[in-house]
Amino acid sequence: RKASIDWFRDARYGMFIHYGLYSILGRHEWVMYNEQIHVAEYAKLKDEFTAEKFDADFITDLALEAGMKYINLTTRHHDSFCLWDTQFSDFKSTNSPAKRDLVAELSEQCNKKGLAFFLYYSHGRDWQHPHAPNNDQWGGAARPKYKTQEPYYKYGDEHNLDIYLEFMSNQVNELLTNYAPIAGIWLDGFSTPASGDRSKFKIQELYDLVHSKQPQALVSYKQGMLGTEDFLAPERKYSKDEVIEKPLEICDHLQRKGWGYTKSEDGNHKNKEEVIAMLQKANSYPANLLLNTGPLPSGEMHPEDVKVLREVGAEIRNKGWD
Ligand code: FUL
Repeated sequence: RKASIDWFRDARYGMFIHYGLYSILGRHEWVMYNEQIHVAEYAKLKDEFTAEKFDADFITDLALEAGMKYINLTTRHHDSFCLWDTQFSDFKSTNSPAKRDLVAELSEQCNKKGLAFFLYYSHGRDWQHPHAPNNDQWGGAARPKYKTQEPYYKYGDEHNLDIYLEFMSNQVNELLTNYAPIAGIWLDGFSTPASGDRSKFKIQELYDLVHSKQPQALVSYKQGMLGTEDFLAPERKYSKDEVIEKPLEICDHLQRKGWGYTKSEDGNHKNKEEVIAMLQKANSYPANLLLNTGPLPSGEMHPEDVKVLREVGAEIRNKGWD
């Protein structure tokens, strides 16, 4: 893993991709939570997921042209929809009109073109799984705050976090088995325990699973959960207020608001100068910049982002930063 960590310290710049059912609505990746859309209602979006313009060949070429060294894809965000052919859920891209495994497609292109491939996986939040963290024990923002009980969810004594943990461990194991080599697993989504005890999450066991299945793979969990992560990945935080021994990665987005495609942001994405400033700020920290783009509902890369990413790539080459 040492070699991966050394590589990561020098990587500087990567592409984050938030793509899923929320992209279809174009109102932020938290739309299900924000608008309290019930599980069965939200699940209908699966039948509209065609991903007809999701083109892994194009995306990887773009990342290379942009001067990036790696890509991180949301394999499963908080809404629980999976972009690979998981056997542990029917809520997946292979079971939608798209009938495609987007993780496989991107993994293949990354490996072919020498880009490292990270897998974002929502750990602390799942808005569909009956036993995922609930609002009673895990803080008010674990799940959408529905006015009526959600028939999909287990409540009270019937709720069993261990069932959710087993589901996650199976899925992560599956990702590690089916898509090798990966650069790392990027965990996200812990909600603050209200009365819940964080240690119940068996987080170290999950890290150990990753390291045992793919020894080169790095593990991160946002700004750090246990201190045993391989690198820290705080969100949009560029200030150095403590000495950190671990490699760092800062994620930020090309839209001014939101990670998933947000229609109201059209025409107002960050420009070349702003991206260069983010990159310089992150790199001087020193940290990598993981810059997010939210593909359109069809899976097509957002034209504003394609333009800016290419411009920044040209500048990186001009300045000899590559
Ligand atoms: C957060 C998530 O809640 C956001 O939706 C996004 O994925 C960001 C990178 O991490 O924790």
